[in-house]
Amino acid sequence: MFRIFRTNLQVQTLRRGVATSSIQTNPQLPSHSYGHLPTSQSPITSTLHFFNSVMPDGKQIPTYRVLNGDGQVLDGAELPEIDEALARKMYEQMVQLPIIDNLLYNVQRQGKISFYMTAHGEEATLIGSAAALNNSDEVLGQYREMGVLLWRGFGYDSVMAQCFGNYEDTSSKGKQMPVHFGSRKYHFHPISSPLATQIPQAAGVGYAIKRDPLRRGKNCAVVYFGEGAASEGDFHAGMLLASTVPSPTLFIARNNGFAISTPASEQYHGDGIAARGPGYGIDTVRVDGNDVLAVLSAVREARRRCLEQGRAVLVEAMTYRVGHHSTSDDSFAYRPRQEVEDRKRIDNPIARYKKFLESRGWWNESEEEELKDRIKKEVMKAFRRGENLRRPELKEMFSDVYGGEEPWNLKEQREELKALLKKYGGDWEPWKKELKKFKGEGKEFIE
Ligand SMILES: Cc1ncc(C[n+]2csc(CCOP(=O)(O)OP(=O)(O)O)c2C)c(N)n1
Ligand SMILES: [Mg+2]
Repeated sequence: MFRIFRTNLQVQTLRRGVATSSIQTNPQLPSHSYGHLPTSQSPITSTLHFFNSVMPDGKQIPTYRVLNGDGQVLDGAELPEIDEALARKMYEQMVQLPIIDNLLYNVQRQGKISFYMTAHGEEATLIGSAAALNNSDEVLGQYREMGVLLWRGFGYDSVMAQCFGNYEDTSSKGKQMPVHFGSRKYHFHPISSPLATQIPQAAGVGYAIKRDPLRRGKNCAVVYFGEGAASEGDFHAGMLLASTVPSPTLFIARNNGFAISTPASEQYHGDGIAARGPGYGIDTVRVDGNDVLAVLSAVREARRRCLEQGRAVLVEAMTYRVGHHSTSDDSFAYRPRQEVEDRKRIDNPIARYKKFLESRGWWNESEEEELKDRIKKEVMKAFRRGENLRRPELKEMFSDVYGGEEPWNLKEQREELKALLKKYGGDWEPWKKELKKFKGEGKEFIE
């Protein structure tokens, strides 16, 4: 062992152009006399000092903010480059999210869809970041990122098609649970329920972009994840991969305070998710996730760095999950109602941004009413249409499950279904009724 160490030390010191003679002749001298460590350029100190913070004196990492809670620009803050058209589009996109969310949440309660998740409270994080990206950047979401897809033009009919699993669902032809969107056209990779799987995948996507001469320097991979998902090993695997095999991968942590019922304070003992970035040598910023202009600036700059350096960047957006985790959750079992009511008012991302727009003369009350009316009508129309469309043809259940050739197990399952439908599908009432919901009524199996 010792011999190997000595050999490595000599190689290192030679590489750095430092004479090895003193080390070899005076092995007893304390290392601070040399300051040349085999695996680091670390300066030598004779003070025994432990540390546990990214910031000096144990201070918390600051949060970048542009607007105060009342929508006024903070002293000294620089506004992102934004014109009236972009500013209004961002507002409209934010306002539409709770309208869709409220409708589909209630639709789930009526039993018309199996599941739903809202983005209540996180509108600024989603829309501010979506606006900062290029629409052809590859997005890998967790599940609350419908707003990013809508920003890119996905449309209400596509939202309904996915949630109802009707035959217009291009995300997965009705195979996935509601909110598990995906779209090749809009560069949005399909959502998968197991937490954090998208994080190392994103480092791979970023690397693929870097290897593609047509996309290198033009696009990045963008991965959204919750602070709870960041407790998974996959988070660390993804960060390490993007750090050691450099790639333009933009990590966006949505720190909304909860992983279902577990508060963020129980997810980490350190300074949030941002504190982990420097550990991986990754440029990092913490931003007020309820301030859409701060998110816009921070993500634009993060993306610029990603492209310029071909390296990963981490953004931690501090926000609050106003809604329940999902339709399978009642959050008042683990947090006080009053806390939620308070957070709806304090730094409300939509109200705050509205005040900013009004102060610039870019928005007024009559436009507000007109906008909400229009969105509600459009969403309702898409909902009625979506719920009445049939499901995809039954045979689609087996197509596009995997890329490439269909594996033996799917073939076997399809044959089994065919045999069962031949036997019961034409006669047994519950199955006859069920088959009517599918385009083609399963005839491709029965006849
Ligand atoms: C590997 C894995 N473990 C547990 C779950 C169950 N689960 C679904 S969402 C969730 C909480 C995630 O919280 P966070 O990442 O903070 O995202 P948020 O819901 O707050 O947006 C958990 C534990 C899962 N889907 N996958
Ligand atoms: Mg969370």
